[in-house]
This record gives sequence, structure tokens and C-alpha cells, in this order.
Amino acid sequence: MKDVLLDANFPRDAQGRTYHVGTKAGQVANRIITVGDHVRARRVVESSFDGGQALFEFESQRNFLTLTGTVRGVPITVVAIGMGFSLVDFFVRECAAVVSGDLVIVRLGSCGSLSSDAPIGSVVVPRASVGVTRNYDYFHPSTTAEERASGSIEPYTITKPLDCDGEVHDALVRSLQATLPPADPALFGGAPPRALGNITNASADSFYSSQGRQTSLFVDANANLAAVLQERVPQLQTFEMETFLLNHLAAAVDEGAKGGRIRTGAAQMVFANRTTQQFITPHEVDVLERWAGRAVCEALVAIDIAPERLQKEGVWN
Ligand code: DUR
Repeated sequence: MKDVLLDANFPRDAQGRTYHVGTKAGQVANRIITVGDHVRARRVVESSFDGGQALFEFESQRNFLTLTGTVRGVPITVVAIGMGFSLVDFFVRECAAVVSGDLVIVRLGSCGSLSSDAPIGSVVVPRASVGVTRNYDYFHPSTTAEERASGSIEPYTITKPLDCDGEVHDALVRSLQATLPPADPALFGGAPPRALGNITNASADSFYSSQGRQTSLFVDANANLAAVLQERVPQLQTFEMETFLLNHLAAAVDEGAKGGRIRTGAAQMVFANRTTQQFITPHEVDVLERWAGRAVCEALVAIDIAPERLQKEGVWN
């Protein structure tokens, strides 16, 4: 006989803090920027928050860093989560549990570019994202060479494109374009920084195999993956590892139970160009992060949230 499992529930500590991100009601704003690392999170706060400072800061045991403050009086939270789908899942579910009303979430991250239209130094705002995941059963020892050769099982799963929020997309493109840094001969080979909207992103479950990077150490069956993606996904321009899952959770939220919606978007800084093998320098990263960080803050401030779906009380007042 099988044991009957009880609902494992949603664990919180005695103060109501979630298990991994470690925040509770009043500490996280309705407008959130999520980044991959702590240095970027602090850079956004220093260059864009009122007074260059956060009003609330918490680093969890699991390395999530939450920084909440205001930008021209509007509460904004930056959360550094790390990379990849599973960390996006922890972050969105735990923030949704402690923020009442609407959430507007923008990923400010890096990406690899698949086209010369988006050279290093560009910031790209996707209209939509597809998920690319390794199909584990293709690699299972019981899968036969015939099944692999016939194409009846494919090594990677490519989802349908899932839209970002249209208003978030437009606000991001507008504010990036309004704040374009001037061309500098010492940066990006002298090419002026560019902001590009209306493209499609692919979010992969690996930096390596499902982004078509080649290795001899593992069997990845990905020699033609990038070409297959470019053929099947119109307007595909960037690879990263988070945006698709943000869009998926926004589409999957039960708005009635949540008492609000989740709207998502991304500003993706091109660090690697897969058509030229160029990679950005640390100084160029700093310049891009400050520009894009400020533009994302301004876009979030410009997005309206109905007063009844905005939190009244928090560390910001
Ligand atoms: N990223 C990629 N692929 C690239 C460049 C950047 O996935 O070619 C993003 C996603 C992830 C981190 O957060 O940067 C991995 O370096």
C-alpha cells in the first residue's frame, strides 16, 4: 500500500518569512527588478535609487539578496537570485506569497546574441520568449539508436513563444532609447550603444548544451540546435536562462487567489555575440549595467498599477 501524502504546504518561519528568499510582507515592493548577482543588484541601487541607498536589505542563507528602496518616491525592490529556471521559480513563488496585489517583474540580465543586429553593447527587450529544455529521455540508456535516428524523439524540447507583458515591453524600449549613452571610442569598438525591441528570446535550461555550445566531454546531440532554433523560431535574437519562466509563471498565476496579476518583461544586455565570438570587458559591463539599470527603474516607475492593487504599508513608508 502507498502512503498518502499530506499537502507539504508552503513553509515559512515564525515571523512569516519564506523559506529560501527569506522575506515577509512589507519588505518587497510591487515593482521588482531581478538580477543574477549581488554586484549588479548593488550597482542598480547605488546608481538609481533615491539617495543611492536601499531602505531594507536582506541576504538569505540561500544567497538571495533583497534590496528595497524608492526611485523618485516609487517603491522598487531589486532581488539577486542567481541564474536559471529553478531559481526564478523560487523567487517568483516566494515573492508572490509576500506581496499583495499586482507584481511587475523585470529581469535585468545578460544574454548571448544570435545576430549581428544586436552586437555587444546592445540592450535587447524581447517581445516573447521560447523555452528550450534538454529532453532527458532522449539520453536515457533505454532509448534506441533507431528512435534517435528516426527523429521520433528529439534531444531538445522547444516551447511555443510566450509573450512578455506588452506595456512592460514598450516602457522598457522607450526608457532605454531615451537614455542611450553617447558613443565612446573606448567602448564596444566605438559603436554607439543600441536599444532593440520586438525580438524573440530563447531561455535555455543550460548555458551549455541547450544553447548549442559544443563539448567533447558530454553527449549533447546539439550540433544543429542553434540552426534548428533559428529555423523554427521567427525573430530569434538572444539566448539566456530566465525570461521564459517569468512569462510562464505570469501566465500561470491564479489572479483571483493572488488578488492581482503578474506582468513580466526583460532587458537583456548583450555580453556575448555568438556570430562574432566577441565578449564584453568588465568596464563595458559596468557602463551597460548603469544605463540599463536606470532605464529599467524609470520604466517601472512609468508603469501604472491600480491603487487598489498596490500595497500601502511597507519599509518604504
Ligand atoms: N547568459 C546566457 N548565455 C549567454 C550569455 C549570458 O545564458 O551566452 C545569461 C543567462 C544566465 C547567465 O543568467 O547569463 C549565464 O552566464
